[in-house]
Amino acid sequence: MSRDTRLDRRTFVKTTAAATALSAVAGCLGGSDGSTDDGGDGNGGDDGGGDDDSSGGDGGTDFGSWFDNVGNFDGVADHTGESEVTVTVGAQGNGGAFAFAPPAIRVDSGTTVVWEWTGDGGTHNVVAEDGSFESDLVGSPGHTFEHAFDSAGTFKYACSPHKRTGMKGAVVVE
Ligand SMILES: [Cu+2]
Repeated sequence: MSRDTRLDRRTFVKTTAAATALSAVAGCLGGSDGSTDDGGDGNGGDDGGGDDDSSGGDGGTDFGSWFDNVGNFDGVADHTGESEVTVTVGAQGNGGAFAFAPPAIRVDSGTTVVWEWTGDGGTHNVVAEDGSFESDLVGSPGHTFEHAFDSAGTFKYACSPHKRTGMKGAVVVE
């Protein structure tokens, strides 16, 4: 009896959380993106997330569930006022060198973001969710890829081979 009750409650909580996350994503994307189904579930159960501060509001930027499985996400790093910002590709995180660092940055429009490969963690790439930029798949240290962000918006990107592992990032352009 009590066992069934526990099960029911757990199922209920999970379902509610998923529904909330889904509606947040839908509200954020406005239904423009039908190509990804990264609901954050079903990825092998390796959900090591030690810190749980991903829900803290930071300036009102709503990433939906994008950063839910990104182990090194710790809010948005403010890089406004800089004409060029570097993001490390293959930084430590997500169970290996499978992270962008910092994963989320805020920049002014007109800023060029330069991604620089450490050479660790195998081959990585930088692929925009909306298709606006995409690098080659590279494993060499020192390799760089850059993109100029000329219009305001939130641009999510990921490394294709490690997206499910949590190698994801975002550039918030003001
Ligand atoms: Cu990668």
